[in-house]
Parts: sequence; structure tokens; C-alpha cells
Amino acid sequence: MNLFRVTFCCSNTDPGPWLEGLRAALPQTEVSLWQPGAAPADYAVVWAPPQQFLDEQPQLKAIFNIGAGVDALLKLRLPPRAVVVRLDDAGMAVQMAEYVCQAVIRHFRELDTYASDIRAGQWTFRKPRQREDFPVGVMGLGVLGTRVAQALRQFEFPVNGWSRSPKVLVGVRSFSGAAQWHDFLAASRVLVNLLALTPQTQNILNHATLSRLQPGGYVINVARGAHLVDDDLLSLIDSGHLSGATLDVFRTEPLPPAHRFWQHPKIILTPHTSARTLREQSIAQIAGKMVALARGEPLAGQVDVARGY
Ligand code: OXD
Repeated sequence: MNLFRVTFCCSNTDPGPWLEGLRAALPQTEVSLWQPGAAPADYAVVWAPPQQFLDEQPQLKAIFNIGAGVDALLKLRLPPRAVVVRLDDAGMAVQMAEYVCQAVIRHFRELDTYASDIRAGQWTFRKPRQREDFPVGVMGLGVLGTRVAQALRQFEFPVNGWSRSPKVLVGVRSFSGAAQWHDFLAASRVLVNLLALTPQTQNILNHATLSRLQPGGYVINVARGAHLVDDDLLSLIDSGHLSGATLDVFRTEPLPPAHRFWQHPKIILTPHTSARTLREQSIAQIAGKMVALARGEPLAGQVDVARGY
């Protein structure tokens, strides 16, 4: 007897290995690739599905997003009773921590300048910088942000954290809410964005906010491109207030060929790869949560749809 039925609808994802993995993890369950007109399922595994999928599956009890960010999903009309569940770490937190630490360290240690000196045949030393002069501000202290803040502390950077509601993290100076937003920016030189994208956080990295970073500020965006006003970042780098940026996410992905970011000497780009969904870990987590949900047990990673994350 089938425990429940699962439908899979993920854009830009090869469905074969996911279906195979989900079937192996849930042997008594019917797992199928969604097609228009498919039979109703209990649970869905999705990434940026079309509205038609949700409209045709109004009975869904839960929707499992195979990523950490649910902004693409929450733009759609959701089935009325479905809970939305995002990946809860599933191997992403350590990747995010290593990506952000490498970006902070590469900037702080001037490793790109050393690399270009070496390419030019120059064996030159630069005066060591003081890490006290490079306080790092982490925006968003969820599962990923917390891991990033803790990893940065291992390298003894002063770390500030900003979150919507107050959070206490050992070794991290915490700021929260609108009331402490400007103080958080003024206390930070390197800014790491890990916020969820919601109507409140869209364009949050703009001329007014980025101007409040300490002189020589540096921006690392690993959340969503729509958090950042691209032209404001460029003008603050070009005016010298900011010293550069590492960007992994963009308003339009792939980044359009004519975008100024491609050629900017002070901007390092990666193609939305800071924390990839790891298939095996994700399947194990989703399957475990489906079973827990079917048994009526509480779940980690359940999204507050009204809040947006
Ligand atoms: C995610 C992402 O949200 O990869 O998981 O951006």
C-alpha cells in the first residue's frame, strides 16, 4: 500500500537522479515527474515551478523546496492547505561558510593583488592589515548566516550580526530590527548579505545604506540579486567609498553579457554557486520530513509564508 504520493516539478534540474533517489528513500511511495493533467499528489518537490502546476494540485499537503530560498515559490498562488518546507542546511551551510570566508580572506589578505604581482614577476610584500580594522557584518542569522558568522569568528574577525528579531550568538555583536540597522552598517566594513528576499528586503543594499559602511567597505552578496541596486554599488566603488565586491547572485541570471559587472576590476563574480543543493543530502532530508509529516510530527525548515522565509 502506498503511504503517500509525491510529484516532482523542478525547473533547470535533471529529474532522473532525483526521482530515482526519492523512490529509493521512500520505497512504499509513488513518486512521479509532474506532467500537465497528472493525478493529484500529497506532497510536491519543487524548484521554481510554473503556476499551472500549483493550480492543478490544489490538494497538496506540503511543498518541499529543493533550495534554501523560497522567494520564487512564494511569488505564486499556493494551494490553500499546503505547508511550505525549505531545505534546512542539507550540506549548504558549510559551503556558504567556506565561500564567504574565502571571499573575506581573499579581500583582507589582498590575495588578488599578490596574484597579479606574481604574474608580473614581482616578489613584493604588502604591509599586513589588522583584522580589527575589518569588522564583518552578516545580514541574516538563519541557519546559513549563523554558520557563516561562526566560521568568520574562527578566523578572529570582529563579527556583527543583523537580524529581524534579536539573536544571541557567542562572539557575535548582535543588532536587530530597523532601530539598529544604521548602527550595524556603521559598525561594519565588510558586509555579507544572507537575507531572505521579501518585499521588505528588496533593494536593501542601495546608495543610502551602502554609504553607511565604513570607508573602504566591501560587499559580499550571496543571497539574491534583487537585494542589491547594481548602479548604486558601481557608483560607490567608482567613487572610492567602497573598495569592491564579491557577487554570487544577480537580478538576471545568467548575468547579461553587457552588464558592467563582468569587466569591473574590483568586482569578483561567481555564477550562483556559493551553496549548491546537494542531491543526496537533500533527498534524505526531504524523505525524512515527508515521513515525519505523514506521522504528524513537527518539522524544521517550515516556512512562515506571511513572513516570506
Ligand atoms: C537556494 C539557492 O535558495 O541556491 O538554495 O539560491
